[in-house]
Amino acid sequence: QFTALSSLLVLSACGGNQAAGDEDGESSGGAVKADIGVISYISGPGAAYGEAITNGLKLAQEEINGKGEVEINLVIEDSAGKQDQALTAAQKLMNSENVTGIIGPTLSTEMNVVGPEADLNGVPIMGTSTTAEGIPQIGDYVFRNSLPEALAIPASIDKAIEKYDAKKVAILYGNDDVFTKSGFDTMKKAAEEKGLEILTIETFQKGQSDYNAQLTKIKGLKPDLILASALYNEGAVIMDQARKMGIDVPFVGGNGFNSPEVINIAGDAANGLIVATPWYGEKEDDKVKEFVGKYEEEYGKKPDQFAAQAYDALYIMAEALKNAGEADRDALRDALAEIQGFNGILGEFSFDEEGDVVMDPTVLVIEGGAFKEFN
Ligand code: VAL
Repeated sequence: QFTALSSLLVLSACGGNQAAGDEDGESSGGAVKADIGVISYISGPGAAYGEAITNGLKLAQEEINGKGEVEINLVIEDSAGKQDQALTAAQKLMNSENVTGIIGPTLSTEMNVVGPEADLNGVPIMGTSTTAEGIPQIGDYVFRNSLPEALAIPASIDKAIEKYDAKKVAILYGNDDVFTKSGFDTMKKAAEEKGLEILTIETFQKGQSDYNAQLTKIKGLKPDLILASALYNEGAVIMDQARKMGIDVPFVGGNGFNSPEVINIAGDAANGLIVATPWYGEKEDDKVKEFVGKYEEEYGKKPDQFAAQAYDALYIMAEALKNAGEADRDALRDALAEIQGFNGILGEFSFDEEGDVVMDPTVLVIEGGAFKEFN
């Protein structure tokens, strides 16, 4: 009954989904052609996420289209990291642009409103950076290839305990964002499970610039470790202010911290930040080296985790389109669900039965102003 409902909605919304004779989706011996919508955080305080993501997508698009089996046209929309703008973009992509699938949006907070809408309309959607708990569980059409906090944070905490013999922690998190809240839940649960004493739990809001109250309290309690769930713009300012106040203990950050922007903003204050990631650009792997080289040549900087996940995501989409054999939303959904053992620059990738990620993280630490493998 699900398919009937979704095609009804699509029909009433745009008068037919990829009708026969449509210039898209032909596969008669040639390439499968498809319009793929992209919703990305391209402007505003978190724009470095979207910049990396769209760079990674464009690089993959060039390579994929060059191979001739699949021809992808990317229709890119800016969400500015806002739920309402992300939803408007999704509606435009689904209804007037009539895309076969969507990549994005960038933030879990955005996916929380866009995912249910795409699912209802029967449009497959894949987050490349959405790491909060529960994203693929939104519905059958919702996927992600980003490493969830639930896998990343426990790995980081384990390493920090092992390395620093940490016993007491303070937690600091943004309480007005789906991802920062979810990251906090995961941190709290992991800390409890690992027998860490939680000295205090402090909160902040998006766009906050002064963390003196929270950090003063944390400093007085003398934690061995600070667990912080934040996007990079708030996260970097928190680290900067903490170091200025003389708090020099390591931080364990969630996925929001896994951007070179943290180092650009906080400078040396970012040293001692531990994050887990599926992407490490210094890996001795031919695919990784080729990607890093091409990316640097094209964009004049090294790719970060957001670029790498987006790059692999478009390859996963292309593989699914090829297997589907046509630019059809339901066929693409089914083909995505069947992706197993995909070999990308992030290593071997599979979706589990809920469309969530099966992958192993690497733990990194910022030392001397750069992300290094944390051994
Ligand atoms: N991973 C985060 C989220 O899910 C950000 C950093 C993109 O919202």
